[in-house]
Amino acid sequence: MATPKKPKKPNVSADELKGFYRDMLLIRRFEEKAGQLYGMGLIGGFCHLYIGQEAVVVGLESATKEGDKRITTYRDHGHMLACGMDPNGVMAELTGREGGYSKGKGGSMHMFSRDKHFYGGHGIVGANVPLGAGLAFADKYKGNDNVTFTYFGDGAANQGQVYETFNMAALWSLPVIFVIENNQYAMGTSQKRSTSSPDIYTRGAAFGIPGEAVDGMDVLAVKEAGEKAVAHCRSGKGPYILEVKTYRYRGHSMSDPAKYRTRDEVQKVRDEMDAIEHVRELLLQGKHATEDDLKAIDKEIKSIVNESAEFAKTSPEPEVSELWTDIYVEA
Ligand SMILES: Cc1ncc(C[n+]2csc(CCOP(=O)(O)OP(=O)(O)O)c2C)c(N)n1
Ligand SMILES: [Mg+2]
Repeated sequence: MATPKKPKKPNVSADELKGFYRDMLLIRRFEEKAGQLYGMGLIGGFCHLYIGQEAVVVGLESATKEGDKRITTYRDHGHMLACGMDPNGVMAELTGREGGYSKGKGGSMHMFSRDKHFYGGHGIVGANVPLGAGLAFADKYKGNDNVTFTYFGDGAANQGQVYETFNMAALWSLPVIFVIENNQYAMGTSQKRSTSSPDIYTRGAAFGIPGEAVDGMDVLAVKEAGEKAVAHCRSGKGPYILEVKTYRYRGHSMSDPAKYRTRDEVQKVRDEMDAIEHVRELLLQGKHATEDDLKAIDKEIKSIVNESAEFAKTSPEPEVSELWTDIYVEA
């Protein structure tokens, strides 16, 4: 994993740093709880956890403004929480209940929020990338300065439609930030075994799209790169690529036998590079927070997550008649 030097001093206020800690912790604890509910048989179907990658979405969300859009893959719960969607609605969707964002009919990979400009949740690898460019096209057409964050993985970066999209996005100068969440694996296949170049962002050069690699275990580095990318897109200069080097701690999905990497490899990243621990250290060392302050945040997060699980267990299952609703949107 490429790890540019971590900034020694935070380039944000103490409150923002605490906010990052809180937001990343919310995602981690939420995902741990989702893993538990899955184990208890309360969540069915696919479920892909985001644990380890929290700094990517939290750092980038800090560079957004109202009106900006986001679209991602099936590894999507972190993106929903980071853009302000309600944990109760997300967890209840995972358990297939009426109180879920898709009224329990979408599940983990199919949730949306118009209110938060979150456009899913997509199960087909690579297919959300042209959709992201389409969202950016709409904003350009309307003449506003919104930017669309289009997230996809290192594996998806080898799909043909990604390059068709790069071409159009560059040709039409679309305000889209392509965020490659390079967590080093596509299911059980390591990047080394599947991808011709060690850095993926350089592929944008063929289309004249600038980009850079970012340390995705450092939320401050992600924020800084995000701001640069946003400034580029908002000023009408067209697309930008951020390849964020990160790592997923859990299996690809809940049914991953994890035979393609050693436990030591995962443990080493957890011990030496964890993004939440990094911010925790910055907060304590810089005396921006005390152990008690952090305990209070932990407690608050625990109660939000427990409440979401309770809601997700007690919300009723959708009525059978719901099978026939929400199929078409009334225009
Ligand atoms: C078109 C298509 N091919 C194959 C799959 C099966 N599949 C699901 S996830 C995945 C790996 C994608 O890896 P990556 O893009 O690195 O994302 P990550 O899971 O690491 O977040 C594959 C091959 C799929 N869903 N869609
Ligand atoms: Mg991957």
